[in-house]
Order: sequence, then C-alpha cells, then structure tokens
Amino acid sequence: MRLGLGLGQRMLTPDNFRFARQMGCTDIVAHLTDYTEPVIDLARHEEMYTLESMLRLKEQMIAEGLAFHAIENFCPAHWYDVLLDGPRRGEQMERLKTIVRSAGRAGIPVVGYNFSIAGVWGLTNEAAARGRARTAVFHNPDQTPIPQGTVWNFVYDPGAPESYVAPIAEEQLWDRVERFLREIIPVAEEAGVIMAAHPDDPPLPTVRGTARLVYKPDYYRRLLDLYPSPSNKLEFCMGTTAEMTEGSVYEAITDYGRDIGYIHFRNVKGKVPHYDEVFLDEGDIDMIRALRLCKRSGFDGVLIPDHTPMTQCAAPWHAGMAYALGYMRAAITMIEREEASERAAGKEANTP
Ligand SMILES: [Mn+2]
Repeated sequence: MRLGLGLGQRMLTPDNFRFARQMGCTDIVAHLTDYTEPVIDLARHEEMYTLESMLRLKEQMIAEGLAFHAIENFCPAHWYDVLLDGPRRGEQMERLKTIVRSAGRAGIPVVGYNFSIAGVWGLTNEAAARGRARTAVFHNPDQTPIPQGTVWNFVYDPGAPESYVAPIAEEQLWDRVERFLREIIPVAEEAGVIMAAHPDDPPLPTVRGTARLVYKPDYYRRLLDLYPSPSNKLEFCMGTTAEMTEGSVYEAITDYGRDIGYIHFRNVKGKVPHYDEVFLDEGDIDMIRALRLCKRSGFDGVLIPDHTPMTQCAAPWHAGMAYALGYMRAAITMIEREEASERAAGKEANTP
C-alpha cells in the first residue's frame, strides 16, 4: 500500500509537493477543479484539464520524487448536462472522453468522479473535533431546491432563468450513470485508466429533491455490476461509508477491497443525519482494523487522507495533514510487518 496526498487546484504547487514527499508520500491525487470560486471560471478549467497541463503538473511532481496517481473529479462545467440529462450531454460526453484519453497519455492511472447532482452539501464548520479543532459537521439536512444553472453547489450558468432543478428520482439517476459508464468505460479501458466512483456525501437517499447514487454499501456493487470492467472501480471513502445507516465499513472493505481504485482514509463520529468529521484516532472507525482489512481483502493501492480538522497553529491544514499522514505511515508499516511475519511463520509451519 502506498501513501498519497490529495491537493486542491490552488494547492498544486512545488512547495506542497515537497511537503507531501517530506511526510512520506509517494503519490499525489490532484483536484483540477477550484471549489473555492462560487462561479466556475470556464477558461481556467478548460486549461487545467488539457494534456499539456497534466504533463506540466506531472513533471513538477516527479521533480519532488512523486507520482501523479489520480485526477479527482471532473469540473461541473464539463459535465452538468451528463448529470442533468440536458441538451449538451453528447458534446460534454466527448469532452469527458478527451479528458480520460489525456489522463491515459499522461500516464495518470486513475480518474475519480462523483456522479452527483447536489454534490457535497449541508456541511458546516464547527469546533467539534478533539481540542475544539474546527471541522466539517453535518447536523441539519437543508433540503432547499437547487437553482437552475447550478450543479454540485457550483454555478455553471449565472444567466440561467430563476427557477429550480426538477426533482430527480433514483431510477432516473441510475439510468444516467449507466449510460455514462457504457460510454466512458470502453474509452478508459483503451486509455489504460481506472474510473473510480466516490459515494454520495452526505449519504442520504435524497438531497435537495434529487436522488443520490451510492448512499448504502450495497449500491457500490450495483454500480460495479452496471459495467463490469477492470476500469470500473471505486474511490472508496471510509468516512462516507461509515456515515451510511446500513451495513458496516468493515464489511464493505471486505466486499470491495479488490474493486477499489484508491482510498479516502477519514474517520467520523455518527451517521446521517448527524455526524462530525474528526481526527483519525477519535472517530467510530477503528482505522487500524479497517486498514488491515484493506490489505487482507486484496487492496494494494494508494490511500490519501480525506478532509482533516483544522489544527490550532500557523498552518492549520498542513499540521492536520501531517498528523494524518504520520498516523497512516505508521499504520501501513505496522500492517505490512505483521503480514511479512505471518508469511514467514506460515513458511516455517509448511517446512517438513
Ligand atoms: Mn471522501
């Protein structure tokens, strides 16, 4: 198993790559979309998702001793009509295929995506983690409908008429993701890229009048079965899976270990409709047990910290990540040593 760091678009800098390497990372998962802008800057995002931009970033990572493991998420502006089944769906599917082909040509093994209309929604920031660290919490499901011209909390069309996105039923959404997979997975196979699906966070059946895709562990299987392929995998989020009301995160790891593209390693207290994101060692998940199960169920890829509580110091995000990465580095080492000694003991027992 390898340790990676996920970086937002504006954090894709040589300094942060060096920080990742110093923390023991070998891989970077890059967000090419800037989520801090309320209205999507189309030209900037067109540029970020080109082959040239991917190669430039990869070169900067290599210069710091890192691999470009994955792109996390398409930009909402690139595929809103794929999600909403709108008039520009065909042209946007072609755009997504170009992005996947570019990732393949740049030698980036994974493209993560989140097939969601409402996106990550309803989380607020509170001093809810250990030592009153500020962190994301979900306490009050806000169900106000989504304004037209918006998907995933981002405004792609500021000039859209003043009305709302019509309610979307679960079967409609599954039909849309099936069409998406039928078109994108063959392209991903040819490009040598793995498409990795993130579950819906928060994992509720509906948010803002729109159905959610993977909000229970069984639906990971439903998604994989739509188009079985080595290129159809999961961006397995431990935090989101633990927030689900059905099943357990341990069972899910055992069931899907071999179908995981990469892992979001995050802990949480509580489940929908009330949970707090917390430090790795203070939540409901026994993260060591979870990681051991990942290894035993056949996962041998990259794990990254997901979000982290902000620590009380001059570098709240970096210190939070350093804490998470140190914890993960130690856990990986421990579990790999355990396995090596079990293998050695097994060999001894088999010697006549
Ligand atoms: Mn996640």
